[in-house]
Amino acid sequence: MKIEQLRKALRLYLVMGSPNCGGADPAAVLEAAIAGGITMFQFREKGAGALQGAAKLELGARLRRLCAQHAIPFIVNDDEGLALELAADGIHIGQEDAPAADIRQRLKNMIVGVSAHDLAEAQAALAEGADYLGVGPQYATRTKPDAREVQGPAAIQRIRAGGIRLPLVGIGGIDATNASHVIRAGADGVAVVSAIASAHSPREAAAELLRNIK
Ligand code: TZP
Ligand code: MG
Repeated sequence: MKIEQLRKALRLYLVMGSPNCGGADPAAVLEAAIAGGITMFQFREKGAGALQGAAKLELGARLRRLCAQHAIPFIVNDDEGLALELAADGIHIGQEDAPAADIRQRLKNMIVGVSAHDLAEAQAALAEGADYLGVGPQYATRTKPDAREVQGPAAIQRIRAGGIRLPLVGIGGIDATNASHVIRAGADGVAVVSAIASAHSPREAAAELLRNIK
């Protein structure tokens, strides 16, 4: 995927797994979110009650198929083996995961996303071959208990001011009320979990987010 295409795909990036869907069928949530206009998807099966093994693979395969049907890039969080098994379009890794350079080397044709919290981490990710950055948490979040300190959109401004032009999304506590601040700080898009996955209507939540970042 070309860099400008990736920038566009990152516009409204849904990140979720079954623990984020409040008991609803994740495939139904994803389908509704796609109807509402999400532009990229990350399968992140983490937290209390997360599926493992065959069940995780089976859910991943369902979500992967849905994305393929709708031409939505499908990214897997962390799990290199699963990304390969599902023929994912990419993988997203954090600072605590395998080094980005190794992943880049092994998964040559995949999109590699890296979580970065400051300019130094963004520069390192760029040097290691990352295709895009996730920067957060922008705002307080209950979705990731081990998230670092809230950064605010200023963290994105600092990364951009430091000369990093990589495609970049903000993540953490983003919803329709604050998404525009993240974009104005220099992000190409927003990554959200609960604002869509836990919404009464994931379709309407996605559409409303999109209206606020256009
Ligand atoms: N990484 C940093 S914050 C976060 C992740 C995965 C969770 C974001 O979830 P929400 O519900 O959009 O705040
Ligand atoms: Mg991780």
